[in-house]
This record gives sequence, C-alpha cells and structure tokens, in this order.
Amino acid sequence: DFDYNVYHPYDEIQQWVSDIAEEYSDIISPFLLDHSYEGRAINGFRIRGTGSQSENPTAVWFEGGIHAREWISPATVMGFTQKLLDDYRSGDVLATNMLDNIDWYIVPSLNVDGYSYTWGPDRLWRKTRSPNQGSSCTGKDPNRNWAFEWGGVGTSPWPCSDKFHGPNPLSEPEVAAVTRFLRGRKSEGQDFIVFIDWHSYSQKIIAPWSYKSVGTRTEDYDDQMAFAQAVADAINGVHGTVFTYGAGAEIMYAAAGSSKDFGYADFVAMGEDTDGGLGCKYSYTIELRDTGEYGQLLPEWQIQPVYEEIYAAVRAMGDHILREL
Ligand code: 0X9
Ligand code: ZN
Repeated sequence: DFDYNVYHPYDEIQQWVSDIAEEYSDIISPFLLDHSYEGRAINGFRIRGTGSQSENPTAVWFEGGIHAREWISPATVMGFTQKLLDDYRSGDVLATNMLDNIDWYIVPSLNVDGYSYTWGPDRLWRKTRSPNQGSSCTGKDPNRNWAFEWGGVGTSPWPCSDKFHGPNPLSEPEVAAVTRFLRGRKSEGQDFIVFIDWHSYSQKIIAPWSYKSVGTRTEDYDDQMAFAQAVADAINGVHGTVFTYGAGAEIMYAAAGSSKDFGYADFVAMGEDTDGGLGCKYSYTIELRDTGEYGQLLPEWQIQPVYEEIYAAVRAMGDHILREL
C-alpha cells in the first residue's frame, strides 16, 4: 500500500497516478501531459463524479511540484486527493457535490527532471534540467517561464540564476505542455474557475498580479481575498496553522512569467497570440508549510498534518465554487 506519510521518488509518484486511476476508474481519467526535457512522462488525471450531468462543467487545475525541491507539494497533492476520493466513496455530501459538479484536473509532479535530480545530486535543486547555450549552468526557473508578461520584474536573464526565465517564453517543455493542455481544454468549452500552483514554503495564499510591483491588485481583488480568507480559515481550523494571504508583490515579491498570472490573465483562443491566460478568477500560488524552521527540508512527520489541513482548504474551495455555480 502507498505510504502517504513519506516522500516518494518520481517513479513511485507515477505508479501512484496509475494505481489511483485504476482503483477509481469510474471517475478518474488519466492523461499524459507530455515528456520532460530528459524524457520522463508527466502524468495527470481528471476526476469527474459519476453523478455529473454535464459534458464540460466548471473545472479546477491543481499543479504540484513545479519547483523541484519543494517536496511537500507533490506529497500534499497526493494526500488530499486520496482523502477527497475516500470521502466521495463513503458518500460525504460535500465531496459528492464537489466531484459531481466540478471537474478536477490534477498533476502531482510537474518539474519531474528537477524532482528526480533532488533525489540524487542536489536535494535543493529548484529549476528544470535543460542545458543552457554558452553556459555551464543548467535549468530554467519554470515559474518564470510562462508566456504571460514573460521576462519582466523578478526574473533573471542569467542561466546561473535560480530565477532564470529561459531564452524565450515556454522554452521548457513542462510549462509548454500545461499551457497547451489548458488552452486546448478551455477552447473545447471547459470553464476553469480555480488554478492553484502548490509550492513551499511560507504559508501564504498569493493572488495575482505577480508581474508588477505597483498596482498589483486585480479588478477581482475583493472576491479573490474573500476566497483566500475562506481557504485560510479552513486551514486554521484543522491544526491551527496560520496562512496569510494577499496580492503578488504586496505579500511576497514580484515575479513575472509566473503560473498564477497565466491562470488569471484573459483567455486567448488557440491559434491566436500565445501570451494569453486561462481566465480563472481564483488563481493562486499557495506556499505550504512551514515558515522557515525546516524550510524545504520539512520532516516527514509533518506530511500528514499538512495534507489534512490542505484537504480542508480544498473542501472550502469546493464549497465556495459550488455556491457560485
Ligand atoms: O518565487 C516563486 O516562484 C514562488 N515562491 S517559491 O519560494 N516557492 O519559489 C512565489 C511566486 C508567487 N508569486 C509572487 N510572489 N508574486
Ligand atoms: Zn516554489
């Protein structure tokens, strides 16, 4: 049986995806996003309840492990997914409504080459593992490689930087694959409302915009903060963990070309400009535990409390979305 309370190398995460897809084959459809630079398959799955009435209902995108060393991210995504599926099976009312009325797209581990590298030579590797022309430094920051407002403030043109934006937007196959997949699904009519990129650490719920330091609040700021507050309250109710929330540079720092700005920015149809977004009102970076005591080396005994509190967060998101349908 899969042990949710330890960290897993990438091949075991892949195995978990195929096992869970088989065990819940009536509600889970696995998909292959693409292959990473080093050729690893990047797997995800969609959960849609058996009571679903619609072909293309409202959808959520959850993405774990874009930064290689943030091990609590894939572990949490797997942990809360299992709890959600479990609750659905036991007839829990909210879980049933969540899966029957919303499509959940989940990729537990996105930067799979970087993640594999953290299991070997460098536990604290952050970036992808693609080589850079004219440099002996490897990799790009996949959270500076998205097409929306690529290359601006909070990014670096230097291949040796941990915030290197890459030679061009979507240079990284992992980021290009998500962009292509989501624009494709959206063009086919799927209505994405929530986009979460799961990171660690600092216990923060960060709303757009990220690409600018001034005027960072969006026109949906009030709704985004209400949603974030519901999520923070839900987390706090489980083990008392405090998460703060706010917009981009106000609560953290500016970071152009990041995932959450892509998640929020206006949708541009396939075949047109490639720098459009997904048009999700509720697009966030969520930084999981802790606030620095262990940092990225969060001990395994904290995995379960984290996915328990974040499962409460996911239920709060579900509740919030269902009330807006
Ligand atoms: O820098 C990042 O990509 C994220 N933090 S991390 O420590 N996990 O690397 C934060 C990006 C969130 N967006 C903004 N800070 N605006
Ligand atoms: Zn991160």
